[in-house]
Formats: sequence, structure tokens, C-alpha cells
Amino acid sequence: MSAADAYQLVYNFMSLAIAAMGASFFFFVSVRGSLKEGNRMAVTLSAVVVLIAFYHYVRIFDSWVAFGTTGAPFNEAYRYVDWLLTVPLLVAELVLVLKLDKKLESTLIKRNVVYAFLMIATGYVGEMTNITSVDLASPRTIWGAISSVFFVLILRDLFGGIDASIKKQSKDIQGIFKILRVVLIATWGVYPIAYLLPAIAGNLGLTAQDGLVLKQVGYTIADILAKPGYGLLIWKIATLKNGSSK
Ligand code: RET
Repeated sequence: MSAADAYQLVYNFMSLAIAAMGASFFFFVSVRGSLKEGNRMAVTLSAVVVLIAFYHYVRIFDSWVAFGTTGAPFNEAYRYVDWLLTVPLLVAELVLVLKLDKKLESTLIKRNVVYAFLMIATGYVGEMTNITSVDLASPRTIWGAISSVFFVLILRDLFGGIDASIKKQSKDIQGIFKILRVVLIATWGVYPIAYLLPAIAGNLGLTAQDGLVLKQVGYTIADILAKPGYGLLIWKIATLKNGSSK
């Protein structure tokens, strides 16, 4: 891929992300009013998440344009600040829509806010290290591994911690929950892979530029699926719950 094509590909995905975040904000705000009060909060949080992301993608896009035109360094911090704010909200959405007992709900949310903070903060330290090395003992992989420990703790809570509650839900809701979990694992799993790509590009027969492009495109696609896409599933669950007593 030529440098110009690579630049354009990332540019187009970032532009798509702005559209997806803006449009889904309008959607979530429009549909929340037709839900019963107890089911609204999860959809409200989806709207908050995509609004935060809309803002950050405008900044990310500007930073990419500045990088392309003046060579100024691309500011990766926008992504990490975005995740710092949105990951705890996404966890809270899932927990809220389940309607667990209040004590479990509050424990799960609090604990996972801490895990999410540590996952992203340690990941950021690794992200800021030099990418030239393909060595598995490089700071990038070591910080990535530390971050992954918190990632696993979050997944363990979201999968194991709520299992009993899911079994109590109606068949429709159980079905959509299974989909939500697959979507969660498949999209959240893209982040650590994208993170690692610049470090392993050489081993995969890719150029360093390919590694960087794939990382940006990977993070961007994952963000579109993990925020608007996931929000749509949460909304679907909330509408199903609207018609049932649980
Ligand atoms: C990092 C660093 C490398 C190791 C791991 C990571 C995980 C990131 C994740 C981010 C999820 C973000 C979401 C944003 C949506 O709004 C930080 C890349 C495990 C899981 C869901």
C-alpha cells in the first residue's frame, strides 16, 4: 500500500466513525423516551458514550489531518481518554440492563471501574513506548500483558459474575444476551490485537506502516461496534424487558 493510500484508508474510517457516533446519538436519544423508566438508564448511557466518542473522533480526525499535512505527531491520547470514560459506562450499561440485586450491581460496577482504569492506564504506558522492536520482551508487550490481566478480570466478571442472573430471564432475553456476549468478546478482543500489530508486523511479513494503519483501522472499527453496535443490542434488550415484568 502506498503511503497516500494508507493515509486515506485511516482518514476514511475515522470519518465513518464520526458519522456513526453522531447518528447513533440521535437514535438513542429518540428511542429512550418510549421505554419504561426502569429500562431507560442503560440507553441513556449509550447516548452518553457515543456523544463522548463523537467529540473524541472529531479531535482524532483533526489530529490525523495535522499528522498528514504537517507531520505533527498523531495524538493517541484522545483514544485512551475516550476509553477511560466510556469503558466503565459500557460495563455499567450491561449490569444495569440485567437488573441484578442492588448490592451485586453496585459491587460489579465499582470493581470494574477500577479494573477498566488500570487496564487502560497500563495500556497507555505501553502504547507510548517505541514500536520498532518486535521483541516479545519489549516494554510494549510487557505493559500490554499487564493491561491484559485487568482485561481478563473484567471479562470474568461480565461472563461469570452474571451467569446466574441471566438464567432467570425470559428465553428471548437469554438469546440476545448470548449474542451480546459474543459481540463483546469479539469486539473488545480486537483492541489488544490491534495494539500488538505494530510490534509484530515484521513477523507477519507486513511493513511497519501496515502495522500502524491496521492498528488505527482496527481501533476505529472496534469502537464503532463496541459503542453504537453494542448500544443497539442494549436497546433491544431494554425493549424486550419493556414488555415483560422482569
Ligand atoms: C489495550 C492495551 C493492550 C492490552 C489490552 C488493551 C485493551 C483495551 C480494551 C479497550 C476497550 C475499549 C472499548 C471502548 C469502547 O468504548 C488498552 C489496548 C487488553 C479492551 C470497549
